[in-house]
Amino acid sequence: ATRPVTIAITGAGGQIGYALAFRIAAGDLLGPETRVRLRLLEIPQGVRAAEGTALELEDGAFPLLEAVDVTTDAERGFDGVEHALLVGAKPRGPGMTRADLLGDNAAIFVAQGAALNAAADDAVRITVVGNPANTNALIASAHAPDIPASRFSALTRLDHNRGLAQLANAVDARVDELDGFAVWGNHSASMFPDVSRTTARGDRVTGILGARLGGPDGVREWLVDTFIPRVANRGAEIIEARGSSSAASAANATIDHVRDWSLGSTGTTSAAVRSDGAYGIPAGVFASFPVHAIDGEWVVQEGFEPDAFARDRIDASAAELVAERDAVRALGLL
Ligand code: NAX
Repeated sequence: ATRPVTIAITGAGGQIGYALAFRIAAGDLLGPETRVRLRLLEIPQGVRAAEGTALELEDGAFPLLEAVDVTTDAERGFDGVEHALLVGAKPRGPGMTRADLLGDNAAIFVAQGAALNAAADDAVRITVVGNPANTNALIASAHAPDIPASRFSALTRLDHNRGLAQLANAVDARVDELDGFAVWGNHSASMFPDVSRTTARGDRVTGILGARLGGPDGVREWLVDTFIPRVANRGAEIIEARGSSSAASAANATIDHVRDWSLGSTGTTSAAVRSDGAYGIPAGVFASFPVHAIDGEWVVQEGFEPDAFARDRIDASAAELVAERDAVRALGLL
């Protein structure tokens, strides 16, 4: 057997952490050959829940699970980790503004960036799930000067998977028959799910949809009135149905993201990575792009040609990311 890999989950006492830990213990992240050690990082209010999760993990008798440690100490939690899944964040409470939320979370990710810088393995890959995920990744990366910014990415795979599933339904295909779909921008209602390059069994979905919906105008109407809002509002739809926010699907998307990052992706997917200015998205912010993963690196896919419709939406989402960055800067945290 290969050597074990140490993985930290922050917010491990929360609902996404609960779903995530069992998938990882079962081998869904790094495959059936790789033993794992889990570090469950929490704040004092969440530590009992994380301890409960650790007890249940033990009761899973997972052959691949070598160790589970629960801690409130970030440097201990991140010591020697090759993957850090930053899920823990402060949710928006009653009366809190978006700026309050940004400030409280910025403080968390300043501290966690520094702790990762001090303690993580040289090969660490850091996936930010906790919201505002893109800007939290920017903050953590800025406070981890010894870790290349390319080792940080934020989760937009849930938006991606939501879009993929809706699109597969719309063209009567299986999700694995689609390629070239991507989500751009911020993980927020402004994200832009882009079907312009998507194919189903090799045929452009815009063509398939156009044949059913009366040509390009019909497709545009469906995108604006049905598809984009359905993806953007899916989180609210889940809360309405389930009585709490998406958890297992968020954990599943996190698994997909990290597994692809580590082991390579098949075809195009979406992840928020530090922009180098590609596609006109201001350099430095963490934005979702069409990507694939090769040799443990996210590579922004070339060859997309956003039209005016796409451009407006990508620019609007990028502007939101710039505004979040500027707000954090104004707090002196960047
Ligand atoms: P929960 O409130 O169930 O769990 C969050 C946990 O994080 C709590 O147990 C809390 O004690 C802990 N925590 C808070 N601050 C911490 C810190 N500094 N260090 C360690 N732990 C800390 O939320 P859950 O539903 O699990 O969602 C977690 C985060 O994921 C939220 O910010 C949520 O908005 C975000 N999401 C992001 C998604 C994405 O696609 N990027 C999708 C799903 C989800 O909404």
